[in-house]
Amino acid sequence: MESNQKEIVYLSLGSNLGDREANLEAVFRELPPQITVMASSSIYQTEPWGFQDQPDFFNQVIQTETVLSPRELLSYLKKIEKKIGRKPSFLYGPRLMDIDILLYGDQVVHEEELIIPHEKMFERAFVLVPLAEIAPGLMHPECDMTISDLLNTIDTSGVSLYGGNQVENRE
Ligand code: PH2
Ligand code: MG
Ligand code: MG
Repeated sequence: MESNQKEIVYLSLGSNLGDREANLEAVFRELPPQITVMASSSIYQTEPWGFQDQPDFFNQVIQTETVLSPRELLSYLKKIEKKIGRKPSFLYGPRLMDIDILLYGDQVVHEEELIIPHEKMFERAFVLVPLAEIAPGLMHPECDMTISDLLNTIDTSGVSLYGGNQVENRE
C-alpha cells in the first residue's frame, strides 16, 4: 500500500545476457513515477558469483526514494524485469535483468518471498563495491557496521569498474 512516508531504498541491478549496458539503462526508463532515482553508482563488470560457468555480469546500485511499500515495490520491480526481457533461469544462473531490494530505509522484513536487508549482501562484492561508492557511511540496520566496514571484510578482486581499472587499484 502507498503511504505518504517516503523511504530511501537501495536497489541492486545486474545483467549478464544481451546488451548488458543497454539493459541497465532500460531500468531507468521503466521505473514508474512512484520510484525516483536519487543517485546511481558506476557500472561494474563482475565475475559471476554462485555459479561460475556463465558470462560476467554488469552490476550497478541505485539509491531511490519511494512511497511504495516493500511488497508493492517488489511487484513493480518484477514487472520491469519481465518487460526488459527476463526469462526464468536457475538459482544464481544467467539473467537479462535482476533487480533486488538491498535496503528499505532501516526496515527489516522477513517474509517468505521478501527478505530486507538483502540476506546475501554481506558476501557479495558485486553489491558492496557499488553500494559503498554511493553510500559508504550508511549503517546496515541489522548489524553495527557501515557499508564500507562490510566491504572491508570481503575480497573485491572479481570486481572492476566498467571500462576502468581494478577496484583495488583505484586511488
Ligand atoms: N546475480 C546472481 C548470481 N550471481 N554474480 C554477479 N557477479 N552479479 C550478479 O548480479 C549475480 C551473480 C543472481 O541474482
Ligand atoms: Mg539477485
Ligand atoms: Mg532477484
